[in-house]
Amino acid sequence: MEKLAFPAPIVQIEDDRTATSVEALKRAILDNLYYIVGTTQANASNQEFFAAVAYTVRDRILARWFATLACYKQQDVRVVCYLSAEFLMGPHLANNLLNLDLEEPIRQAVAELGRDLGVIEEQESEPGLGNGGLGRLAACYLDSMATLGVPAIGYGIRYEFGIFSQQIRDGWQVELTDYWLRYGNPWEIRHPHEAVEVGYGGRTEGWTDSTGRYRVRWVPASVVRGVPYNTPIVGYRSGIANDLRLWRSESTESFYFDRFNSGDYQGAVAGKTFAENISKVLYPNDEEIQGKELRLQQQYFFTSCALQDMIRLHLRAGRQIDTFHEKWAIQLNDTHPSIGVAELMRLLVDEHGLDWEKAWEITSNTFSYTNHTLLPEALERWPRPMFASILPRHLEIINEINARFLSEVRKHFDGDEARVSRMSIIDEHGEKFVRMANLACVGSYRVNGVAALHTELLKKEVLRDFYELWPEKFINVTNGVTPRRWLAVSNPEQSALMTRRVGNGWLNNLDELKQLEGLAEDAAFRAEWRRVQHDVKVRLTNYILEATGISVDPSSMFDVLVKRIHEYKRQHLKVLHILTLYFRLKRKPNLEMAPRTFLFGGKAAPGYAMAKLIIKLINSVAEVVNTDPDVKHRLKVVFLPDYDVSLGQKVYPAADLSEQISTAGKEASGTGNMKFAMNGALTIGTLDGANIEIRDAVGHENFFLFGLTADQVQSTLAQGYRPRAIYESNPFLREVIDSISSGQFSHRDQNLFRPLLDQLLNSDPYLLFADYQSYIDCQDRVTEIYRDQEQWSRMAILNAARMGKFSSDRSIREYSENIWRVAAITLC
Ligand code: 475
Repeated sequence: MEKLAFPAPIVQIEDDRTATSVEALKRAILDNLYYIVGTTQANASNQEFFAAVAYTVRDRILARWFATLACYKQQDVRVVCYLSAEFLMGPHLANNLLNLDLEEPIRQAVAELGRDLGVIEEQESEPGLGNGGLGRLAACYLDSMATLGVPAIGYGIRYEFGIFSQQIRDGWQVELTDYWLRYGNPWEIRHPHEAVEVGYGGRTEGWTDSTGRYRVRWVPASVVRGVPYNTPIVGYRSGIANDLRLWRSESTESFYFDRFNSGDYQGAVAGKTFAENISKVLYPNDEEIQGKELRLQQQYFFTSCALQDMIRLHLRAGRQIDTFHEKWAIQLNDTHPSIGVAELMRLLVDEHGLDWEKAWEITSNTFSYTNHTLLPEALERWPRPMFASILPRHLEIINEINARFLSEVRKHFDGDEARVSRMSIIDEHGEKFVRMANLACVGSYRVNGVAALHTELLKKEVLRDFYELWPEKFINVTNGVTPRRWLAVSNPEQSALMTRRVGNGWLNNLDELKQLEGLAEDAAFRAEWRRVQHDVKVRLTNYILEATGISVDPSSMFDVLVKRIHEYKRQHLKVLHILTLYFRLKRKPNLEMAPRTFLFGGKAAPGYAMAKLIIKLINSVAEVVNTDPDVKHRLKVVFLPDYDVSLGQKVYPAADLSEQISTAGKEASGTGNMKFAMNGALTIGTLDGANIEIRDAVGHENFFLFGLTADQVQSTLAQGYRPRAIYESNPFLREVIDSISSGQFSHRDQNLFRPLLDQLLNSDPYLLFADYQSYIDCQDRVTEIYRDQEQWSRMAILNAARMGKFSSDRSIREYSENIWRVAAITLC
């Protein structure tokens, strides 16, 4: 019998956790594989190997992390706390390797250990702790804050289940739970000794303190424990690592022990379940609020954890509570954490014994609020009875804030009771509601929109009353995205090409790509640009084949629409365009037409029937178009399932045409639009959100504009818009609509798409028909220009060269200067 060979233990030498030579990294990976992951080189799956590599990278972050904290402490800096119910981080490994400048040595170490870094990177399951734009923006901002040296902590929820993963079955979306922690999470560190307690329900009672002052305290009915999990966020070659602190809810044994002891086992377990449910799952609704209790419990949970944590850090640094606002700037990422305004008041007044005026001075100099959406259905409001039963003390505090606030309103606008009732934090009409946007505006010293148009519309419409009372509070900060993840990590080929020509300074100063402008006129450079673009498209082509079984032509135009599925984002307008082309080809099979591949991706909220029907429509059209011999090779339609950050990283670089076709006035900013253009895609878009600013930056001649303006949208609707009249007068539109209703794309089922068609014909609230012809004409210009590949490349290069403004570094500088009043530091 063969002798059993035991794998030899590895002897750790001193620098194995910090050194970055290839030899040291190899030792470190094997060491982590053996002692942390608990397997051997020979037996390790790629998944286990990924974990060992991740631990090896994390080890090299820790010293920076502690140095950063020490430095912040020593310099007694003001810290930004970014409160967000969502952080859509995407996979960490590749990004950390770039930011730490470890990519090459790790690639080599991994190769010498017999694995491929690309394959290892693919093992990482991304933490899908967000729905879309808002959560991803928070992630880009963390990257920029660490890069710029802005002292910052991201606070949120460590959901056990993130955004569902999407499968397509028979053309329909099917949701599967996302247990992203299945294989553990090597990036996070649990810090149970920094746990805090969070109460719910119960009642309030008055008492008199030793100075004879009347005080109120909250006696919650249940208490849960919040335990922080920290993930270090490293800046791009800044040596800085900030902290993302996500809270997990657990039960406080002591609390439920009474019930257990008294024999109420059921009750004890129910309490445990209540506690554990709070951080269980991310709500998958983007831009729509359902007023669910658990959602309010989640919001209060992480907000209270965050505020208690800040106060602990503040006091631990030897400071007095009354200087809190000098040291902390809290950014509310939409209204989801806006209960923080009442919670900070409660902590200061009830727990720390400050008087109301002092507490309000602190609170109202601490918070600022970013609004992310103009959709009325996304403005959060909670039924007052529900609010009272979950947060009775907070409702009292809100009533007091409101009473004082409304008397200020009355002073300014004497006799204008209609205004008073619009501005009240409590909606007193009929069933009563707590309006969170009003609370956020009252409690914040700055309120910002996320693109110039959006901020103007906030001032003019959604938050007009607040703007009229406090014009100085309102400010615009146009969104940005990080060029590290969205260009360098996602598109290494194009990045290398750019770096060869202009150096790598663009990675933290995106304006440097301006130097590429001159190269747009250089035929050799354009040829190189196209070669690179083709390689990138081949990569996506392979992925598409693997993921969907559909083979697409990498030399066709990649025309891409990826984002959450929403009626206002108008994925169905894109379908109308595809069908218009389809019928042209059916009529004239020999029509000359540059082949196009239409790529869609995005999730629909599980309860949003119309959005799900749009997915079904896309897949139904794909089924017919992709198999019709008349159009073969000229039109291909693909719905990429399970669009997430990782898939975005594959898609943006490969796009030729970026579809940004929302109804003007509806998309607050958009950020995908920026990722596409940075990667050299040309945009076809409406004058909406940040499209307007992108068009100004890249040059109007390098942008395909169509559609009504926000003003025209309003007046069209006001004048009694009749979509059916447009349908009746436009034969091409009629052909498309009739074909869908005839059942041509639904196996003769004439009812399947009826809800969608009825809505378009009868009300069309997002004005697809009004914009239809303009969109088609504009797409024809796109086709025309695409035939001239030299011209297309010129425009693409100019787009990539002129996107400097849309780096999240610029956004963060603006927040730092105009809102947070924090200074970036360099390491001491
Ligand atoms: C805008 N999400 C984009 C992006 O600013 C903008 C709302 C409620 C509950 C859960 N999620 C949400 C949003 O409102 C959202 O993602 N908004 C988006 O924010 C960043 O670029 O135009 O639609």
